[in-house]
Amino acid sequence: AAEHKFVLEIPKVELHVHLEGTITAELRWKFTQRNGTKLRIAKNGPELKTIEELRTAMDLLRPDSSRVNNDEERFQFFEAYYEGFECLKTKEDFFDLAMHYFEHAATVNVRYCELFFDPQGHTSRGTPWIVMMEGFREAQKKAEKELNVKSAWIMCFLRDHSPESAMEHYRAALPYRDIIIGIGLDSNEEDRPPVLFEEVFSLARHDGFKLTMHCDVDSKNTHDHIRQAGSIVAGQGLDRIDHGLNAADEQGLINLILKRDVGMTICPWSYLRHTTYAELGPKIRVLYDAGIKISINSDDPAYMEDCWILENMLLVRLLCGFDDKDIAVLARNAVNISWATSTVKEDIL
Ligand code: ES4
Ligand code: ZN
Repeated sequence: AAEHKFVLEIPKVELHVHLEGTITAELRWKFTQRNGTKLRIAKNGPELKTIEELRTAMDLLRPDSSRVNNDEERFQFFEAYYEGFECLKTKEDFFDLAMHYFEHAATVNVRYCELFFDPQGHTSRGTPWIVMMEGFREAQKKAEKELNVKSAWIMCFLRDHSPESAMEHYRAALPYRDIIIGIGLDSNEEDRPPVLFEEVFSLARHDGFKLTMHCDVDSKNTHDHIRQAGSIVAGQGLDRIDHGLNAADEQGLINLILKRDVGMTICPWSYLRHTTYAELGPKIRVLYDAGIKISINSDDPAYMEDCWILENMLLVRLLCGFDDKDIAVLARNAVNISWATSTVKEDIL
């Protein structure tokens, strides 16, 4: 259809995708065969013997708005997500995983992206930093040269791990700071407010990194977490907020986000784990209509029925009643709130 062509062809910037959330069943199968690792959907689950078993198990983790607000499901997702890391062993694995994302990105005209990765999920399994980072670096170089997809990395700390662990990982990553543009915070948000990580975020800002943080839709203290991320952490608040959809409930939060010009990364498909279709469109519209610079992103495509940035843009088009002009605004927002150089930004706009 015509709208599909427009959304497909518009030059894109993606700012919220977890590299470890792009390990499709096919990739996981390939790495598992190559490395001789075991294939399970969860740490204590039975060994999976075929790619079909893996596909079926992963399919059950997809967001489904008919069974929203199920705490257990969130834990199942995280369990499976971290178990998925187990197939990554060598530099070649990290290279192939990143390349797989970049190749997909090129097919939907993503021209620049800032990719999350979770180093603690790899160092804890004994992966050396150099294996991760040199795999990423080589893929990034090749993608820029051969696919015209530019990129930078956002190192996320796992908020269900200690602030001390975050600090240790921050220091260990400094030799790779030429390819790391920003610092983020992800994983399970329950009882883990943004201010717990004040020290490492303040230090990172002082050192010149950009800052962002997940404020998920299903956090029990969602409004307070958005307020902390928007106005308190690192002295004055962060540069972006990842998700933060529930800011739509409170005019005070909307005003704060507008006043500080905080960009927001929205991942529509992801919210169907906790939100109904009927609620989702209007909430996104509130943020958009208020003039907040929201961008549309994919989050964890491998766990979301292979819904990448294009499918997420098509979903908001449908749910929010956006037309091509709105899609162009959303695409431009992503360029503007990205941390790319002005040269890269101008080249995309
Ligand atoms: C994540 Cl908090 C959260 N949500 C979805 N995917 C994730 N990957 C890492 N943290
Ligand atoms: Zn995310």
